[in-house]
Amino acid sequence: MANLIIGDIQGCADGLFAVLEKAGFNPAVDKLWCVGDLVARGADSLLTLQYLYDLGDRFHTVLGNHDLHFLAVANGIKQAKASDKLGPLLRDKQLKRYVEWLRHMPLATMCTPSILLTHAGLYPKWSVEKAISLSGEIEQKLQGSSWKDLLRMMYGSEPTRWKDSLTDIKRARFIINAMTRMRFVDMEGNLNLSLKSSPAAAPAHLQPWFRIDNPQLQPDQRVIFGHWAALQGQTDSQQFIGLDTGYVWGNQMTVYIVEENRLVQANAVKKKA
Ligand SMILES: [Mn+2]
Repeated sequence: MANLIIGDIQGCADGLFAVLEKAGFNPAVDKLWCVGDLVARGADSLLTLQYLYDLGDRFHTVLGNHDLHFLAVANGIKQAKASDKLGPLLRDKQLKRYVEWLRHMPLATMCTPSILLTHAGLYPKWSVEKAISLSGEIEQKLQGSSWKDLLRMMYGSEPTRWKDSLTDIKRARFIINAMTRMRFVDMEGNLNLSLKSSPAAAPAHLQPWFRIDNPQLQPDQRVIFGHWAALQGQTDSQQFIGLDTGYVWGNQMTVYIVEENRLVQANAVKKKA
């Protein structure tokens, strides 16, 4: 049995199938984990969810910003953008089944006792254990009776900085933003949620979250994440593994095989002009 962790699929079912075949994924014995953003932007979000749903307990995922946005769109809280290509999924007769399934997924989970999965990463002022506990707060809301209120109020980039004393929607929004949208953080711990560039192109006062010292992160703990296509997986650290390599933008779909400590990639098929 192996644990395979796949980067952002974003509705690219062809890339999903290609990389799983290359990695030798056997759903009868192996487990597939995803760092979120299962849907949106790619050509086939519906087929992607059909396949992953049918894996049953062989599949685990954390939620990405596109997954949460999809839940909001499916509930009429936000309008779908044509570029998200969610039409066939939103019109599918099993839509409700996929919505119910996804709203029971966490923002952070442990793939092994030492590997944390979250879509965007680990906020530098949190331990792994704290991230799991804060994810639990959001899971409770998303699975509870007022879950649509959470989807309605999660949008926005404030507050930018964590305080343990945050409550209600400010607390929930920060947790969601840190776990699903974070890339750069400043020296005071403020999230910058607008810059999407590579670290090299960023102004000096902004650092990738994984370059900010986190004294609570233990040397044997690792964080595996997605979300940041411009990073192309380059963290320069064994402790942080970035799996979003931008298949949806014409680059690669990446799988990390935990037991072999090895990456497997499939190239996007270049479309003829
Ligand atoms: Mn994302």
